[in-house]
Amino acid sequence: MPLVGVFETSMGCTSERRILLLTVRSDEGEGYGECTAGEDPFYSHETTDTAWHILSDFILPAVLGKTLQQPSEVNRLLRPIRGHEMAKAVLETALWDLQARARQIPLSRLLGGVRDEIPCGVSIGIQGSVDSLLEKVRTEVSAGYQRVKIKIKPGWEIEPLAAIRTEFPDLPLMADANAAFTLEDIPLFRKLDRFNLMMIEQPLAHDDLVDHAVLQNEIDTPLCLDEPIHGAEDARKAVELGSCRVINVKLGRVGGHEEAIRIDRYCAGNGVPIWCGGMLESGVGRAHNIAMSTLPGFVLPGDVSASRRYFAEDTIRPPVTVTPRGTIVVPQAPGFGYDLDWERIRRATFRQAEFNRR
Ligand code: OSB
Ligand code: MG
Repeated sequence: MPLVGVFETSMGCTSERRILLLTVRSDEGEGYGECTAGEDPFYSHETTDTAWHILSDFILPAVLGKTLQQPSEVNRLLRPIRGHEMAKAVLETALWDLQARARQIPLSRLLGGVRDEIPCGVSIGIQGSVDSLLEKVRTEVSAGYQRVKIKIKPGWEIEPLAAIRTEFPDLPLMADANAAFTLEDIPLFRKLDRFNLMMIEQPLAHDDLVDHAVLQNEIDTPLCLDEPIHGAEDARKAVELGSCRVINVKLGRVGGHEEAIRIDRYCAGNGVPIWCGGMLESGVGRAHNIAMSTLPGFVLPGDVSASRRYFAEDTIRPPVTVTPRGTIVVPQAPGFGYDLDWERIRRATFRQAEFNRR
């Protein structure tokens, strides 16, 4: 699916998405999941194609024909498979959707959500010039979004942040580096303290907790971790080490809703605010993100925004829209609450497989 514009980060550019969707069928009905892995192993080692491989050769054979009372029971069957959280999350989230649809209740309620409206922010990619960045920020602020995150990389940090701060002194603002810096950049991060950012996301290595704790000690701005948090145990270790004061939770990266609920519980109990990250998902993944964002600890605006910021035609109907207050109203229809646009999905499909119990 083509994106409406190029999305540039310190990891590179994305202009097209190749997305794996899963339909699960049981005696009780259907549920749907979306794999959040990227096309290339740049954000994570997982890709659309490694997820296809792990799902078809390991995950689906382990669960086909099994009886599950609860979606979370699938995690026991998947435990022997190390890593590959995004591949596991496709199935796990689809099973939650299936159960919510079967019980005729919203997925948000089945998960234990407490909000009927979620606060929304935007993630703005690296731009060709400060002027075009400012233009993008103006558009999103006028649309009502409650906070702006910009992507940064070495050479694209102080100037864009200073320009935004001059025009928008009070805007809730943050920056995401996707692991593009090292501890040698401590002087730079000290300078960023003056911009009064809500947080700086993932400045250092994708798998690091230790150096982030060193950096957090040297600056006032809270750090937020994204890439290294694959579950509640990672969240606990990061918080205990002082590696961050905020956590970005992504459903795919943590392996699904059950693990997101565990992180929510740990962070709420330890005073650590969390928010829902995004992976340029189409509507199916976006709808799961909305449901997760209703959990009690998700108090900060997430990277869950309107479908039209990414896709001219989404995989769900209606597309996700954002209110002038910068919120998404949580759908109350069964499951994740949107219909799949099968005609749109069929047009984008170039590979399809069906797996049945033996
Ligand atoms: O680091 O949060 C990230 C997109 C792809 C990979 C990593 C990230 C992102 C985003 C986009 O920031 C968030 C969105 O989907 O709007
Ligand atoms: Mg990030």
